[in-house]
Amino acid sequence: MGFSVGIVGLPNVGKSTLFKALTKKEVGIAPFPFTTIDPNVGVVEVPDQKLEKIAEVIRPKKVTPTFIEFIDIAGLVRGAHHGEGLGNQFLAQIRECDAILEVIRAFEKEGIPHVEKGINPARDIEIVKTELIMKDLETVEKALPKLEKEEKTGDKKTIKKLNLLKMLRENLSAQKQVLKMNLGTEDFSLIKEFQLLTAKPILYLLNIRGDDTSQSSFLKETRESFSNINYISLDLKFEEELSEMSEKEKIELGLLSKLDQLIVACYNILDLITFYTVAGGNEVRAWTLEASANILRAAEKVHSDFKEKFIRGEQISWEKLVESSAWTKAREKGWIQTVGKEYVVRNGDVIEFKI
Ligand SMILES: Nc1nc2c(ncn2[C@@H]2O[C@H](COP(=O)(O)OP(=O)(O)OP(=O)(O)O)[C@@H](O)[C@H]2O)c(=O)[nH]1
Ligand SMILES: [Mg+2]
Repeated sequence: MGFSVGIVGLPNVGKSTLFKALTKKEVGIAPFPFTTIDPNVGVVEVPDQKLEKIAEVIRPKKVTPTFIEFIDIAGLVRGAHHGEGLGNQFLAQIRECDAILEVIRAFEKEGIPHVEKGINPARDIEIVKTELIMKDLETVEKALPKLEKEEKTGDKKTIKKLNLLKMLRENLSAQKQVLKMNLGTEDFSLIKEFQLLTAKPILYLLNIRGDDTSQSSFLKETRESFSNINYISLDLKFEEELSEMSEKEKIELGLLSKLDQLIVACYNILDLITFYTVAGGNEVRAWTLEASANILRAAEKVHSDFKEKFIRGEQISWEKLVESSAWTKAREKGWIQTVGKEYVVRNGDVIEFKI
């Protein structure tokens, strides 16, 4: 598994439409709020041209891409934290996700009511922000009593964690997301177990009608309010229709999906890279890794034993491998490097682990 992304947003904004377009799974999509109650979970292959090129050189029996898991959950409404709509319980379903994808409705359509009456992306962003913050506040407040009891033991880590949670409570109460609190790495590792939602990176998806260049005034305003956040705009209804067509039909009609761009954008907000293994020519496989991780972390991904048993790695960039047209030729040219356990893996590295 690569990583997972939770889809959130108000009801009737197109979350399940997106989920269906991505995963091609038949899920409930309907023009009324709260169509989704139980979460939909699906995995999507990460499109990867480098992987295809490497496979052309290595000609393995098997080619395995990396995957993203998407979780489509129920719609959130204003006041969900004090029980409006379906409440906020289902937000716990995305606790384990690595990132959040928030769908915002920017398409207007009669017969598909917007729960807030009228399209206003900036307002919707604020509503969801508040609900995510309130969910985190709930989590923090639940955790505090236990830590307060344990404080008496004088355990340093407990005291640190307690103070940190108190700081979080204060900031969350003041409507600040965890990600905006400038926490250090140590702080993040102390609160990891709570899987706070606003500590996760967030990508906004503006569900527009037609092309991004359409000039309706709210889109212009929206783009202004979007200027300092990560977003991508897509027409999800169109994407859903495209996902039902064959490759041939799409080419004939000259239609192009932007879902690949969305997947890449998810990768980017998480600061991930891809490396490849060739398993002695048997299987070419893509793996997801945190940027700046060293080769031991990569080894661990490939096999839980590999970290302990690691002796050295053989590394070549995917471009060089493709240029050399065969692993043996790359070796002859001296392009395959031997690297030790300090080596920091780069995006596009092809690695053979020697154990
Ligand atoms: N015109 C248009 N309709 C859309 C678009 N995206 C979604 N819809 C329609 O909007 C309605 C709601 O879409 P869903 O995907 O079910 O929305 P949701 O966010 O999952 O809603 P809940 O599960 O109720 O929270 C459906 O009738 C969709 O066909 C779009 O880009 N354009
Ligand atoms: Mg839905």
